[in-house]
Amino acid sequence: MASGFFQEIEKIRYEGEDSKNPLAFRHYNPDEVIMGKRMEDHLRFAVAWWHSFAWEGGDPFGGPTLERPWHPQDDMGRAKMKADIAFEMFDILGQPYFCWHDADIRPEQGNYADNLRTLEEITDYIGEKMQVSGTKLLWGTANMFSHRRWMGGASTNPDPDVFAFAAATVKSCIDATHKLGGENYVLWGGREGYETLLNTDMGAELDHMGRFLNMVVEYKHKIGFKGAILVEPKPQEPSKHQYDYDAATCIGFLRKYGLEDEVKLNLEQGHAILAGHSFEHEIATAVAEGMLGSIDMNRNDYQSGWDTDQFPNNTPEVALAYYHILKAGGFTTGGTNFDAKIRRQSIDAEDLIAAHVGGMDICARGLKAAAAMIEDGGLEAALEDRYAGWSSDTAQSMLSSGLDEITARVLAEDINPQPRSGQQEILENYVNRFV
Ligand code: XUL
Ligand code: CO
Repeated sequence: MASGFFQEIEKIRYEGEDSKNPLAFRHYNPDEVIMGKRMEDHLRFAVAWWHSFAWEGGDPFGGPTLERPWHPQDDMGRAKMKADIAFEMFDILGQPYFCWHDADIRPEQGNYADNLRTLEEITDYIGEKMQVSGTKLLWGTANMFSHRRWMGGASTNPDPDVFAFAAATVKSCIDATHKLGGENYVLWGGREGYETLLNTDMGAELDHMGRFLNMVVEYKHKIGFKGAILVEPKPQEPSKHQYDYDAATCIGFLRKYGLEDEVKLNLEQGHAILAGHSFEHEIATAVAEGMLGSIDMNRNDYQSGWDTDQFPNNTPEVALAYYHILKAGGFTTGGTNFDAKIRRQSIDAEDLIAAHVGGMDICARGLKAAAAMIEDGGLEAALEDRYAGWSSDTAQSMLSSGLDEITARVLAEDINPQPRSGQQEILENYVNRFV
């Protein structure tokens, strides 16, 4: 029986581009086939439990604004009510997936054994609801940044007892993710970094983090978890500096600790912006290294410099992100997780639904634009043309020669390269035809 939280809101339907209904999809049509695949199977949308159901609306200057019947979230009865409402929302939106941190779904009891017991109980409860609804788990993760025990880091904490607590916590979360058939397991190390170098042994912390991640991979294989292990880059916030700064930093880290074939990346739009990159830069970096896993879709306020986790609403940005994803062959285990929250003044249940409807629609629109660009082939043709010189035997053989041989050829052939236009504006104008 419905809880009544979403009142009269009915299942959201695709009504086409001309619809004026604010609670209808204008672009997201799950069964529409794009480049040979259903839109739903391309996008693989997920709701983030933390922003939609656990977050209470606080900011650094004020407390909760979102009054929900399952707040405060300190007992199992309310944790179950929260799960009931979550599944009602998945159904209204037709969201195929969801994601959680342990701390989002169970109350914090203060010690490991009690947290483990409530995590097992709530994931059994959620598992039953998944059976009925068909909604799936995109990924689970451990919140090792909110409770005060994590203030100096989890695997990078100077106190080995915190390392131990972190290891046991991640074990419990991988077990729960495995039990629920999760398709990935994510590690985002919000406090794996430092506040000041004055009290930080960076080399030791990086080694501990590398060993920790290896233990995660070893455990995954031990229990037969088939999902992907993903790390999520972010440069700062809450830490002044986070070790998983951006995609390139993570890739270097994974190679150093021998994890390049075992771990991929979960990339977030807002984190890319905080790192001084575009989202497509982060995606293209991961793709170039074969390490694209999944995405956290949202957007940042370009003025504030904070991780504002807003719902996406910029088609050109989203289209370029999906362009790189589609070019790489699309998601395998990954998907599009809305790591996005409504504003703290958006206090109605309807706001929560409308935010996801808009986010899903923008992603669908971006996906369609990306597919149209790929099918048209304009960018690919320009790229081929720009690098065409490298298809000659002479150019290729240069890569296996050396500086002295190349120099001899430059002298013998009087090589004197003539600059060519990069055609940036022409290409930007081209993209604008599709978005
Ligand atoms: C924080 C963030 C997290 C991770 C999961 O900025 O993005 O929600 O996605 O821990
Ligand atoms: Co995220």
